[in-house]
Amino acid sequence: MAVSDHVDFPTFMEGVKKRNPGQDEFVQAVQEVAEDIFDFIADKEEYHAQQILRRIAEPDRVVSFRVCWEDDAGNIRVQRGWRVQNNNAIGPYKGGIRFHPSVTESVLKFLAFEQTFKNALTGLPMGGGKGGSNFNPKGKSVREIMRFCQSFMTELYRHIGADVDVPAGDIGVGGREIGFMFGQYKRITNEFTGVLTGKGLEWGGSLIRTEATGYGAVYFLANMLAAKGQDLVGKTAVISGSGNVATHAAEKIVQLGGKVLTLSDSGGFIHDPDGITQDKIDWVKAHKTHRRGRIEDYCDEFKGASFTAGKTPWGVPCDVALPCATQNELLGEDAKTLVANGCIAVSEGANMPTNLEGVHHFKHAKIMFAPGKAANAGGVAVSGLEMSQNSGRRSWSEAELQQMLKDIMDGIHKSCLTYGDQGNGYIDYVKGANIAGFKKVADAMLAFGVV
Ligand code: NDP
Ligand code: 2IT
Repeated sequence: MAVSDHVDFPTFMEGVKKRNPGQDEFVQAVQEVAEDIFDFIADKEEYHAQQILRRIAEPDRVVSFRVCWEDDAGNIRVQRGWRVQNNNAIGPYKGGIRFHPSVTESVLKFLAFEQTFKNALTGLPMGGGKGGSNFNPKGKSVREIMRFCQSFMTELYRHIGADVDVPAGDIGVGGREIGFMFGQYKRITNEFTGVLTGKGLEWGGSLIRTEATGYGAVYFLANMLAAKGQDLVGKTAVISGSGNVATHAAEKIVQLGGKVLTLSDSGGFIHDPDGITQDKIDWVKAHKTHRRGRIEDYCDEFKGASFTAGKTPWGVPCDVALPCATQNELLGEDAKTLVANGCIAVSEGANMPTNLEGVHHFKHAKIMFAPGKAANAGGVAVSGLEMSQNSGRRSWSEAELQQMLKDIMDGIHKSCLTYGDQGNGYIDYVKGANIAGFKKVADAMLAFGVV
């Protein structure tokens, strides 16, 4: 009978590859999840019969559109924009918008797929989506960025809504861009609703949303260490990236007594053996965000630091590592180097920064390894709290939100233990996160029947 005709893992992956030609990032993200889910559903007929994994790995819809804008010299420029609405079984689609020249449909499909499980793990009612454009904000004037954001929203507005799909920031999209997009949405629809998160505090934003992803990734790291009777005091940390997630992860490491050795950007990494202290982090934030500068300038500002062009920081010996820049920035060889140099824990601030070979190596070495969908969920969690505050027309205090963020990260850690504790002293956080996230979405889908 067709319903009990279980497709095995290789056949399933062959189908995913065939249906998504050239979409390597998407195939990679599906494989990482499917590796664990096939074991979990082996004896669960209903998930097979209802083709649940196959359905989650097929976005509800992918909207692609042209974005025209005029640059400062009067040239007409044409970019492509997308919104991938992956799954809304447990709540409105929710996920960031990325502006970067590397954005493709494959990248956004992988991000929307990952987001579906991540959002489920937060315990809040949010489905998974992601959007963006191949627009490159680097070197553009603020007026150009404004015109691009307005043009992007002029199409996007028809696909989103406070109860439909709620975008936020991601690479290349911060508070300024959210402001431009929110302003345009409000202008077109004449509605002031919680249609975007990451808003300014004066117009419906939430306290600690800016800090939440980086802080959350460090709370998760601290939880993993605590499960082994350890903490961050005196531990050295290697961090990649120097944007929103990286700088706030660095800040929380310092607050919890650790020493941050590196930060990076697409030009290379800086290594500061004296430690990247709070005043240095503040300088990086101002330099990268407001002055839109390069990380290598750090070495002119702070003596004793060195810059290595064109390289990632994984060769610097450390106790813990936090990849916080972009996908596939930590490869199999890097994972081997980190483990050989004594790294005991990795917490992914970025989405899918470790490639499959790297993930397999970390699992094989049995170090503490937190995948992005668990470790970086603090950002979208506080976005979810921003949605709640908008719906309730109120604002919670910083202390309340800090506590809620901590509680949510503790909850995600516990969910990972439920399905990831191997009972021999090793906790497989990848497996734990994949199964816990999948189960919640899958059970909602079962309730809805074939839709
Ligand atoms: P930002 O734009 O603030 O910073 C991105 C950083 O990563 C910059 O230092 C940038 O360097 C570097 N970077 C980006 N692309 C590349 C690349 N292709 N190669 C090398 N370096 C690169 O973004 P965020 O900090 O918000 O996002 C970083 C990661 O965290 C992403 O994976 C994102 O999806 C993930 N994330 C973000 C959340 C959020 O709330 N913002 C929530 C959860 C996950 P440069 O300046 O040279 O471009
Ligand atoms: O990858 C992510 O979780 C984000 N970029 C944040 C998404 C959100 O809706 O806050």
